Amino acid sequence: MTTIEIAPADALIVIDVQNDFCAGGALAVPDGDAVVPLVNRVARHFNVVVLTQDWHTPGHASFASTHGGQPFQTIELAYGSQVLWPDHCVMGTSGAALHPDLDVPGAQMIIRKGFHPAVDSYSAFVEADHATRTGLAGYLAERAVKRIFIGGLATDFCVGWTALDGRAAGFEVAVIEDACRGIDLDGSLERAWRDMTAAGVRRCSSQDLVFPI
Ligand code: VGL
Ligand code: ZN
Repeated sequence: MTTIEIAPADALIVIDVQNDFCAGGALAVPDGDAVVPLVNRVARHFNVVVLTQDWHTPGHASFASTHGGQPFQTIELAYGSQVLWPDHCVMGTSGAALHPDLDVPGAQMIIRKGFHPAVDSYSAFVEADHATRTGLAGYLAERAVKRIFIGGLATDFCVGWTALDGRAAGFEVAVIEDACRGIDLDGSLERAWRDMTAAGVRRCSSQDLVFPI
């Protein structure tokens, strides 16, 4: 078994553990709730903890209903192809709230993303236009973070894009596989792991993590 010793310059990024991505939600990820106890257990050992929330306007460009389309279709928008989703994580609604059992009182920062009406943002670093930055890389740099660990939802969308952009921003990146769940749309889960591996993202288990403090 590999072990990874967690150090003060490591950050945990908890992606989109929100009601709409969990059981009974508008875009429920299969077994999504299962990540909650794992995230709760590991989070208390990290010096830097960031949560994210998918946070869309009503009538957002990523919603099928906005285009009169069907959920899970792909269309072309100004910035490239976009999967259309059921309406989800509308800002301020209970669906956009963090899962009630998420117990991460030590989290220091919440990044909200996807709030521009015409642009989606799977990534916690850069919006889907590949240009607009959320500020997360600057925050982590100011906190002297070198390495990020990622858990949450969904492996093949917001976790995967965040991991790739974390690498592009110069961080070492590890995805805690058992602390994530995927949507798996037309092979997207396998593709996400292939892309992450190619970019040098480490794939680990929560069991690998060793906490000196
Ligand atoms: C997500 C689809 C649409 C995610 C967010 O959190 O992975 N997926 N919006
Ligand atoms: Zn979304």
